[in-house]
Amino acid sequence: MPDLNCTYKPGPVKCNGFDPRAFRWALTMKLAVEEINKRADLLPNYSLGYKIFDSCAYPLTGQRSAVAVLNGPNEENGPMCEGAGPLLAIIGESGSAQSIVVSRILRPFGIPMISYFSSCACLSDRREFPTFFRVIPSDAYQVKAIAKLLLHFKWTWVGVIRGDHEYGRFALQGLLKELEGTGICVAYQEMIPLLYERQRALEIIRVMNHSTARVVVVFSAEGELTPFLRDYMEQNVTGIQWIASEAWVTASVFTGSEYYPFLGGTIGFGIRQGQIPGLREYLTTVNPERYPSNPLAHELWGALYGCSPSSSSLNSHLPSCTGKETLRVQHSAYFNTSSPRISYNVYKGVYAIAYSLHNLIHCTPGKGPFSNSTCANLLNVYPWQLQQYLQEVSFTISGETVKFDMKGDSIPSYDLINWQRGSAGNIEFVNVGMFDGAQESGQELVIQEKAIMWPGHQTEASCSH
Ligand code: TCR
Repeated sequence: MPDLNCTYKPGPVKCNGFDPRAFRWALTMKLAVEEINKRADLLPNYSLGYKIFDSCAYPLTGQRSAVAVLNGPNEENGPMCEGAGPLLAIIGESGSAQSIVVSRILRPFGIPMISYFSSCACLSDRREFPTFFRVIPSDAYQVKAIAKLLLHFKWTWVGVIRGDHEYGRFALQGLLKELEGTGICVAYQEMIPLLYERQRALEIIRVMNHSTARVVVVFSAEGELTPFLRDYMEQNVTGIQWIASEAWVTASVFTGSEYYPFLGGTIGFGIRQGQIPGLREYLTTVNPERYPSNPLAHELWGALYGCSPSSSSLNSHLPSCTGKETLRVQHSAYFNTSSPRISYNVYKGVYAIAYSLHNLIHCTPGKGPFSNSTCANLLNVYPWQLQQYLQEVSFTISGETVKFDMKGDSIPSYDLINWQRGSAGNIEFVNVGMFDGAQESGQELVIQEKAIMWPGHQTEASCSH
């Protein structure tokens, strides 16, 4: 953060590294907009425009971008493209902490925003966040799904471990509430401290070992879980049925073969994946040669290949590129588009805006949603008018219906993911069912039981009661 002591003009924010995954999300938005602009049946005769800001995943930087864009074209924000209409909606923010801040700024202006990654249940409060929509399920549904999973396998005696943060706290609270009256009991609740302490971890492992509960639900992010699992594996404990929360159920850091004996059979709910036609090809068109004036394309090269294109003045501490660089394994995540989850959410978000705008434009005079059944004036559309249409929109994409409830939440759906042994002894994430909130109560959870591989390579679910 620049020092804001008011004795000089605040400088730009310096971001901490470059996140190829988040860059892919941004490119997905660009792809969706270009795709929509080419379509003859959606928004014909209109082009969507956009501007992308990098919040660097900091709430303060997100706030600064939001204020900059509200101020209109200026020094920080640069010119908008020619003929641009007013700002009508925002796709974002990523993390909940940023969304909370940005949503509060947009609120007085009635500008709707659609988040693709913010899952905090707190954002469903329409009194506080009246213009907030999202295409990622609220974490409140995740705990509902987990409770249903426990009931399904009659796991009535479970342990819970969580990280030391809001995510862990809210999720645990939510789960306990869901479990009330179900006959499922929680054997213990433990917390991995924010500042990792081996001593504390060993105590948790001792509790796990002494308990007869073999099923353990873990609400945590992969980062904090890594040292804990290292200590767990060192103690040579096996026979635990892990239930992974969404934040680590697709964590590629745990896919090495050394993890299989301890984590094989893990099960949990991940964000639903979808199809984005042409995403991979689209990503491969982005390079510094093609976009010489785009600093992000240069940074991407630095992150992917560890080198700086010779034409670039950025990243000058890196060796220069020959153009024959091979992709580094750790960044294959950028190109791994086989099962887009968050990128798919971005895609859905852009389409939600496009369909809403399309409906707004094709409003029948005298049958509109505004006072005296009027339609929006197309020469002067207001963001709150688009919000009205977003609230009502409903469309199908990748076989899925997208619409929003009164809290701005979309229909929750998750993939049920099971950690199985891949051909190289590594762990593979296999879809073994789903939680589909569009189904009637009691039928939301669909499990392909035969497809599940349980811990210890078993074909039967373990008992925990
Ligand atoms: N939404 C979270 C952050 C988050 C996350 C994750 C972080 C989600 N999934 C996976 C690390 C790994 C879902 C938020 O901020 O709302």
